[in-house]
Amino acid sequence: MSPAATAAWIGVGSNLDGPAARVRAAFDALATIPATDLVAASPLYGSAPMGPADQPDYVNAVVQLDTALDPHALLDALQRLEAEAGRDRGGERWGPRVLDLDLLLFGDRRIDDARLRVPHPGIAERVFVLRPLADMAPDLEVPGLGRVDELLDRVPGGGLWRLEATGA
Ligand code: PH2
Ligand code: MG
Ligand code: MG
Repeated sequence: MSPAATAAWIGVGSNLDGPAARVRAAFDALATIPATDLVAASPLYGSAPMGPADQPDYVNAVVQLDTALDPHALLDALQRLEAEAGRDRGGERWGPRVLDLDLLLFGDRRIDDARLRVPHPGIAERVFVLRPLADMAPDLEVPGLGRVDELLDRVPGGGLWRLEATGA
């Protein structure tokens, strides 16, 4: 990792239009962000929807990037990829979506402004984020909240299943 680069962790989710393929395509798309390398991608998980129950199950994963972008430029890039995937930003809160890319962590930074909150405010309650994050970095410190493996121990574990590598 170059001196100016920061480890950024991205939550990837989809529950429409071939979600597993959507998530895998997002891995490739994330690798094309300028000044940014894709370091690692977690296994894919199926997960029961948080929020409205009358929507399809999600596929979730987490990706580690190494980026020289600042957090807001990275957010711009994530939102561009969501739009390119056909994401309709007018959808209902916690409603179904073809692609959701959430900036979970940006190094050890804590950010709270009109556009961006990092660490992602839902991180400690979401098993579909913590489980794949723990697969890659169990000892990672979430600024202000504690280690990933400790947060995972505290969150209810139901509603999450590992998908086979070839699964749809
Ligand atoms: N994303 C949402 C709403 N509900 N549920 C699961 N299981 N996984 C998600 O990624 C998810 C959700 C809106 O971003
Ligand atoms: Mg989300
Ligand atoms: Mg989002």
